[in-house]
Amino acid sequence: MRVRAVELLTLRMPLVTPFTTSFSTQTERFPLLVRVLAETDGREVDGWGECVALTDLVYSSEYLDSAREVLRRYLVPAVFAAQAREAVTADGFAESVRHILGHRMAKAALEMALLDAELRLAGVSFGERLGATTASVPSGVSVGIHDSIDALLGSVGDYLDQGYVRIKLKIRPGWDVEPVRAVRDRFGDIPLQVDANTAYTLADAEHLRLLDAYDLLLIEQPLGEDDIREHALLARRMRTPMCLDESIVSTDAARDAIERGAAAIINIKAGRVGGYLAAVRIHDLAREAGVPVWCGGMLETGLGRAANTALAGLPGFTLPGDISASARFFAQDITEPFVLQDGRIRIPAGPGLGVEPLPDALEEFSQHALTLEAEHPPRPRAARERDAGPS
Ligand code: NPQ
Ligand code: MG
Repeated sequence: MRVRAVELLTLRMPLVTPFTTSFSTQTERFPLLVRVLAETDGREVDGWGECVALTDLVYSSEYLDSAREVLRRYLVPAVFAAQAREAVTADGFAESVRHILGHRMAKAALEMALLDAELRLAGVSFGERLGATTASVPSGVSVGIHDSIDALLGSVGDYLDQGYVRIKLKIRPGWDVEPVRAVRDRFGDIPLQVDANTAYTLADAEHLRLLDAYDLLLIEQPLGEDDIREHALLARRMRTPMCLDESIVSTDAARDAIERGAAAIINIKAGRVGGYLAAVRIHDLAREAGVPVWCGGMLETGLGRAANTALAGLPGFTLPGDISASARFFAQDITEPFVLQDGRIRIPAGPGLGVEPLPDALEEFSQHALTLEAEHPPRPRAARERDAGPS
């Protein structure tokens, strides 16, 4: 496969409702799409990738503008340079950019686009390529922090009526035991878990132990991203299984967290670990260790959602993921919408991601576009911005 050009498309999409977590309230999503224009023996395809970085440094140290700049200045030129030596493959991508440190979400987006192009040319689906053993996956939903318990119970009731099979509540100091108790009292023994997004410290252990009374599936990332030792100490003091999200940035980090008793369960997000191929490796090592995994969500569009369903189809994904219907976050998605059917989401069966962005939707939500061509290496910033016009 030869990459002729790469487009970096920034979209702006309103969320159906504000989404409040311990680190922010989001009302819009700014997906950064990577479009690889590739060809082989005269056949041309577009491969699509999605970068899950947020606009601000609130979930991780990567953010939208950093990802776009690292793709423009380092990662895409590295692909162009590599293909001057030998044909580019998705399998070889991670190694070919190993010298560019960090920026896993940016790398994941380009690897995803290369993988999609390769698979479309080969007529193979993402699910097949990653090793999915099912045609659909159970769907959980992430429920933000609300202004009142009544409002929260209203939302949870709606999601259960829609068929979601597992509820995840966002928590933070001052909004934890009470909402969990209220949901348990109202809805009984539904599959229920919480996500703190690093909002607590070990000093809160006695308070967090109060959650043990509610038979939660897990507690997700209560402590800091780098606090593996503390999570292991907290895990020994709580009955609720410890699940890590932000901390698991690589296969080594996953192995380390498991061996140190800091993770009984792992939330796998391809963007956070550098791509879907690395995500499969973490799935494999967790399965080896008898550690259940589930697929986390980053408010992806239908492109990232298609790839996540394929990943969640692997046998070690034994817990429902945050793979919700498109309508959970977007009134209009950029692909055909993903819908809930009996609490499950179907894995697209077509070649590659099995979904394409709808041109009208791309047009509607497009905010900024940048094209990098293999023949013409990136031109100086001034020229480029003059062409791209006001962002
Ligand atoms: C998590 N995801 O599991 C993240 C947190 C999160 C579904 O809870 C824009 C983009 C807003 C990504 C807010 C879910 C976001 C975001 C929260 C991710 O920790
Ligand atoms: Mg999380």
